[in-house]
Amino acid sequence: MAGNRTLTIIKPDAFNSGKSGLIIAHLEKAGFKIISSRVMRLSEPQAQAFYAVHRERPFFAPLVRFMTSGKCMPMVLERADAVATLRKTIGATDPAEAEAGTVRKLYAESKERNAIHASDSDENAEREAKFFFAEAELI
Ligand code: 3AN
Repeated sequence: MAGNRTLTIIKPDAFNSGKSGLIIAHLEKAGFKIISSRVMRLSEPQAQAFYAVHRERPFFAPLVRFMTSGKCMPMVLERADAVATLRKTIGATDPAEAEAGTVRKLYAESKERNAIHASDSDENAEREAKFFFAEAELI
């Protein structure tokens, strides 16, 4: 992905409460272009596989429960320095600690229900993009 793409997910809390339009507008204003997008409900095995790195953490089961609780919206986004810029744009994991004006400060309910996911490295961005989208959808 050469550093210019990342993967985001508008999570079930934000999607269900009708925040997806506001969040997409926020991301577009931050200079991101949507390369691919879909609306889907993750199955339990899909959510477990996506968050496999957190398998041993105490919050794993509630995280999987939350991520499968409703529809979500994965998207591949593009702009220069995509991974770092998106992480800055969405803010800290816990909205109470997120900077003013970030997506999580504006739209997240809690550390558990925190509105949006963003890949944390170029390597994970590529892996996560392929998790949700076929090769032809990533051109
Ligand atoms: P981020 O999404 O900010 O990269 P990660 O990758 O450390 O955070 O965690 C993945 C997801 O797991 C978070 N988005 C959040 O929903 C949940 N999570 C992370 N840490 C905690 C925690 N200490 N308690 C509850 N949920 C957590």
